[in-house]
Amino acid sequence: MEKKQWVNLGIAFALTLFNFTSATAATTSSSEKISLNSETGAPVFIAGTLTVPSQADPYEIVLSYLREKENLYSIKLEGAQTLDIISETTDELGFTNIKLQHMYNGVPVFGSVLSAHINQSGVLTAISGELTQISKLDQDPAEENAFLQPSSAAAAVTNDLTAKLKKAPDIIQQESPSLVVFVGDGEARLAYSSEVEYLEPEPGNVRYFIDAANGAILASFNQIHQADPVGKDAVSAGTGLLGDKKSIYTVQNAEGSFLLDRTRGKGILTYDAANMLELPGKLWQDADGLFNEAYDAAAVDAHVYAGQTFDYFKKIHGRTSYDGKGARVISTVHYGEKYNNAFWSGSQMVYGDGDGTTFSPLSGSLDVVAHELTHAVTATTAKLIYQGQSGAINESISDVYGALVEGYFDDHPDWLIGEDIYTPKQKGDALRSLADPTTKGQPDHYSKLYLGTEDYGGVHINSGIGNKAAYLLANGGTHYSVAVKGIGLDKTGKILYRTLTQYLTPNTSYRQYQAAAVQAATDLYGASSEEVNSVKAAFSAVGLQ
Ligand SMILES: [Ca+2]
Ligand SMILES: [Ca+2]
Ligand SMILES: [Ca+2]
Ligand SMILES: [Zn+2]
Repeated sequence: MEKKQWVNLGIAFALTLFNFTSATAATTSSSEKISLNSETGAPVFIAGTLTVPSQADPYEIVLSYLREKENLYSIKLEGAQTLDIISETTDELGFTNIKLQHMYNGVPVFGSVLSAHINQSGVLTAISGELTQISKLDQDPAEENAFLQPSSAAAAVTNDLTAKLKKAPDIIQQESPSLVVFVGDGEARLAYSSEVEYLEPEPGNVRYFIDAANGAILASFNQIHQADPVGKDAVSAGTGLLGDKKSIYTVQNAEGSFLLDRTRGKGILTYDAANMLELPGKLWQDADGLFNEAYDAAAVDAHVYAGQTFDYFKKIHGRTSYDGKGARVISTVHYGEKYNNAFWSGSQMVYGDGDGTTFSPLSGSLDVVAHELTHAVTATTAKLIYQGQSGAINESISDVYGALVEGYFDDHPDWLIGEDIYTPKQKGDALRSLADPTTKGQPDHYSKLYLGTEDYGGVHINSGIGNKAAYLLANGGTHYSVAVKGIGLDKTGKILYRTLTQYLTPNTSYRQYQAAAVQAATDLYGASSEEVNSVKAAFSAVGLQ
């Protein structure tokens, strides 16, 4: 439940492939939208304009709202129960995120956490999370003599594991037991919580809850599903969304073949959300090692195209994975039902299946995959704020590398984005065109900059200006009477890579982008070079000089 809400929150701020909120949908509603857990009746998500603008401390804003909602949350925020702040961060959109831990007599209630978002004006806009109901707790944590020592709780864990595994586990890490309030079968008990990780006789990662009074095991959760499969590296056969046969790097063991490519950085992994909204889902597993079913195709393409994008940045720019340090590249396909978008969540790529009319499964286009992964490069370098002009440059950089990566693996780059997945029943069109942004309603000149508030200030609209400049730089042409001599894909990629990774900053504007690109080209080719002249001409052609 908690996981699901986090996923939903993630989408609201994610870097999407295109803008899917209409102008009216973007209008802030002052009404409170309350989602309840259908089983417990407790609120799990409240969104809207929940408070009036305020200069008060964000923690105070949240607490005073929650005090008004004590009946709804069935909690009395006085005496035994409190909400303690465990983290406070501010994101790139200016939202403050506060996480609150539910405490009972000063002891954390396991898993009972609220996450609140407050916007730049000090307005509370969302609270997610469900508070665990505690009717009574008979034990007093102050009576230390009534409880086990933490070391006894740790021993109870190893004893239980040894009994279950019929062998003493080879423990590589055990968290020192800490006191929590654990609620099982409606009864609250003081318990020690401890996570233990072991490799033999088989890999495991289990969280234990041990009754603090008598050492009984109250619960244990195996969390091993996040661990990598053990097996040998293999090359398997797969079929992509366009029916194209391709080789994919996998790991094989007796249970089947897994979409884990250990040949690139710390690994490329592809997961199945099985049409639900949980991330990352389950690591893709195929019983016979032949990835040739229709359902497999979205995973095959996500896996192969993530690898190709990885290879492009490594071979052309010497960058190992998106962070330059070999970070794992994680993709999830079959996200949601008929979900018409793809996005970089901040830690992984996510692809919907599309509704079959507007989109087919979105991992089926190399330029779309490269677009998403380039957002991750931007997020670890320039950190361009996803709003207004910096957001448009962020989007444009992703489109440009979408086209360049495609061009690297295909001699005929089309300078279109998403042609392989957009409107599957209609041939020859695309989501965006870098060659002529106006065909998709985007500006192709700075004088036509969209100044409205829709789409985070037009990030998927004004990207047309940067896209046209990059297209002209690579291919040449005359635009609004300005002639540009093209310098090709490789040099365009090199100049913009240096611009992105060394000169752009979070709030870069289009004018700064032009100056940065000229500087990057000057570094690479010299101030009086043909390349610098072409950069100046390309930006000048879109109204930037
Ligand atoms: Ca199969
Ligand atoms: Ca394309
Ligand atoms: Ca189409
Ligand atoms: Zn994007």
